[in-house]
Amino acid sequence: MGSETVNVGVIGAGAIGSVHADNLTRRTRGATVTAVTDIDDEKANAVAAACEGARVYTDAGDLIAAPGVDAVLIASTDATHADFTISCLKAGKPVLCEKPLATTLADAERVLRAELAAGRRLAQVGFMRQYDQAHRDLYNLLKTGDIGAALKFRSVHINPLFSRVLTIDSVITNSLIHDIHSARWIMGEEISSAYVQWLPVDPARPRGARLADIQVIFESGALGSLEYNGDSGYGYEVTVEVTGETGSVRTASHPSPSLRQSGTLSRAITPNWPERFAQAYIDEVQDWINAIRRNEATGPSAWDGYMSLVVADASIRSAETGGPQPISASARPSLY
Ligand code: ISE
Repeated sequence: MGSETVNVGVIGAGAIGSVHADNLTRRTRGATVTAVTDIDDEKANAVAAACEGARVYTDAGDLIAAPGVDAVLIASTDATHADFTISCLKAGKPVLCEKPLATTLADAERVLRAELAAGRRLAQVGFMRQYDQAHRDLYNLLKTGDIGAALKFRSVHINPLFSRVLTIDSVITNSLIHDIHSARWIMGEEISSAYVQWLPVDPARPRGARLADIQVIFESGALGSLEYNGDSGYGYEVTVEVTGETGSVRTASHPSPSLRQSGTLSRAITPNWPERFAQAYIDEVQDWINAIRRNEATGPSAWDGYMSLVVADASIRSAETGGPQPISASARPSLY
């Protein structure tokens, strides 16, 4: 690609797609959004209008094939991610696919096979917590060895109520997929078993999940607890804590000032993920564009996307059976 500007096509003009398009247009050096598509024409036109010179495509395949598109950002509905990513790989175009890479393990395997067939890394997966400063500080402190070997990983992922109640399967593949990736990335090892316990939102909606916990065991024997709340009632929080042999490390809370007044100590809590991870999304696409301009691939890979689905698949089976599920990780291909 070299040092010229990267022309990006955005598939999906919803909440996260519009964040990425805005970041690529206003906060990213070396990139411009030249194409936008969405099944909702109104959303596509609105995002394109905010990205000067961007053209609206009615078909994602045409956007991917367009000569004026050098790279593609996929922010469409989760079930479309695998096929759109495969189309980009076949077209030889770098692609940043929002998490999850796929909604089933079989689809994730298809993507992995397509990239291995391409013979080079072209895909990055949108696990943006890897670009969050609080997570990076924890990761770097853990790597110093100051607390010895990591014995337990704990993540707490707290959402305000979405517009729609997620089923337990979607909680795992859409939300807890972040925490699965964080666990693998921060602990630096694979997960060998998963055990899910969860609570429905109400008995009348048996698959709608309000609370869910994935208890995992890592290949080293270290423990893990990935905890999710889909209706906090107060805001959005994500924390990680790792317990080691001689201490523990925890992500810093979001840098909002604390207020002492009338006998009370309080601080603001971010309302939702766009605010909590605003800088991480900016750094994620800047890193992606920088790598493209160096003709390299960086960040979370299709292998990370695949392995997160391996754990998610076992977790869904655990949620169905009510018992722990063993996980046998396949060998990491040399491409990764
Ligand atoms: C959403 O898609 C995100 O990516 C957020 O980061 C996550 O907290 C939320 O649970 C997901 O639904």
